[in-house]
Amino acid sequence: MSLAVCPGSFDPITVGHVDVVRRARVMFDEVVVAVAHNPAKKYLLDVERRADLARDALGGLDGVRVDVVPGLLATYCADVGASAVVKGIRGPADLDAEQSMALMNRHLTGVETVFVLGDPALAHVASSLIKDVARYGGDVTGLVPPAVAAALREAPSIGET
Ligand code: COD
Repeated sequence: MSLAVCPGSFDPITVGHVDVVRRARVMFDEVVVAVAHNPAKKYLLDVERRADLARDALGGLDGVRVDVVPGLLATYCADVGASAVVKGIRGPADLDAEQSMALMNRHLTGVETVFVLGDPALAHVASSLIKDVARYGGDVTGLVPPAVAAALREAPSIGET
């Protein structure tokens, strides 16, 4: 039984993330979507809300579950017996940022990272841009799952995240 971990901030989960999870599920028997903490980011949604929205978006996918990872991703991967981390790449900027994380995770516990090229049609889909569009009342339909669009509308204030 092969298991992959798809980690991210998911603040909020987007159709780009969902596409990467689907691709990971084609390659692995089981996929855990790991809602983790990136200290470089200030979050709009707390971790449980991010996880709940991910569960709502991915609930229909067989072999996919969502978990919260409070600590090191590499340790989590070792604990659950993950074969690999799977990350999506939109372009050179993503690869630049992801390379050092992949090497660090391998250094820590030996876990490998598999990169999948995202759908070019979704290359502009980024959580940060979506929050920016929503902040100014723009339409995010089709960029995020419906429950996320509703959550963004209801968010009391969308700060600088
Ligand atoms: N198409 C394809 N891929 C996409 C798209 C899209 N439209 N949108 C996002 N992605 C990919 C990103 O490139 C990334 O690979 C992944 O989805 C998640 O993106 P985000 O923005 O939700 O999440 P990040 O980048 O903030 O996640 C960073 C982590 C939280 C995974 C990282 O900080 C981490 O591992 N934290 C845990 C603590 C730890 O272990 N730290 C040491 C790390 S070496």
